Amino acid sequence: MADPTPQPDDRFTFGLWTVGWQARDPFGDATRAPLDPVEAVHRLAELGAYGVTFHDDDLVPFGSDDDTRAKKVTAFRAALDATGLVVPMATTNLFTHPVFKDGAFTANDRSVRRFALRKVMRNLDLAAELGAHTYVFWGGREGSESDAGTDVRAALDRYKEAIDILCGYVREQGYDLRFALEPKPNEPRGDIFLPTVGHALAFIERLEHPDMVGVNPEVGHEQMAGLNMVHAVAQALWAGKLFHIDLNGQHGPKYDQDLVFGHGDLKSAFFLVDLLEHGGYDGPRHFDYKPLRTEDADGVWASAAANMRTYLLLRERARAFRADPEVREAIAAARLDQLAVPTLASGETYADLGGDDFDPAAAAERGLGYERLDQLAVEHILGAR
Ligand code: DIG
Ligand code: MN
Ligand code: MN
Repeated sequence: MADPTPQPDDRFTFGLWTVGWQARDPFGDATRAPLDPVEAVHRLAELGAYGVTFHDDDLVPFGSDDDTRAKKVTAFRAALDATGLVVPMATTNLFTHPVFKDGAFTANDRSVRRFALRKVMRNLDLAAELGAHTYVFWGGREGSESDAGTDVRAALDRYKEAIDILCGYVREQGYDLRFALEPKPNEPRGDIFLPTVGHALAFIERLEHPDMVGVNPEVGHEQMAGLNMVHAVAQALWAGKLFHIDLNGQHGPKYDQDLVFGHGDLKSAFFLVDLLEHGGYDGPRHFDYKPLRTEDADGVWASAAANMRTYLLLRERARAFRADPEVREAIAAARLDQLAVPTLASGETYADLGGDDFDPAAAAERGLGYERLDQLAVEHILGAR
């Protein structure tokens, strides 16, 4: 077993809002004190992280004056310089302040929409200054509770308009930034626009600069919708649109749990790590999770370490799974290699399909052996092989 101690080369990153979550929820007050971003940077560096990510308001409280903003950014940069941590991604908080209660880019109130654009542009400047290459848009308030009070087609027009404007801004500023849309089906809104990876991929194709826009799938968000996260990430990879990823845990369709990675559906986490490690994604392994409300400061740092350690252990088991001769034999028995073979041979057209000596009854008889293959996967996950 390789040493599961995280190194910067493993490219693990954390949002400041994760370890900094004071554990306020709709039914209870904060159980933890505020965490200074500078301390978060130093503690995450000590644990072996590669970088941190942030919302504008995580770093500079909403409404701060320019002097306060400058001091906070200077202190943050000093901590990055002292620890060597980087900032691969940034994003905007367009969901906490009450002004965004009816959305930001898709608020019915046009003045709110214009304010949201200004807020994003200001943080795009800071993101570029700090060396980020990915900018995430999670439209947590872009949605509705009442079908009577919204027009989804007009909302999508405004969403497109906002992303197009911001792509134009990035291009004119010459920033080396790409956008990643983060889907979520609901919470805090009753229904959120662009609820899944599939919806986001379809939306991206209608934008003015689709090449600049990809997705940032979050484990728990696809699973809240009852969908398979591995399939969502595979389709994003297939479309060349996996620009970033939010790793965490979730126990199926319920409120957004944001558990430690692997603490929800462990088998899905195993196959997600397998896909990320072999599917051509070379971006950060970003954790967007919330330490349980029950935890004190020690529990917070234990949870941060747990995300990385679980990923490394699963990476090790996925490598062993792929190297196991019995697994290779079971995959061959499932004829998975045939899936990669085009259905028509080169030069063939549909006119050539008639000549097969195909026997449906014989084909129907053939088993695929998935039960054996799945058991091999489970035994690798359990460390039994
Ligand atoms: C929540 O899943 C969202 C926000 O925390 C943030 O905007 C985004 C960044 O990954 N994820
Ligand atoms: Mn979430
Ligand atoms: Mn997220």
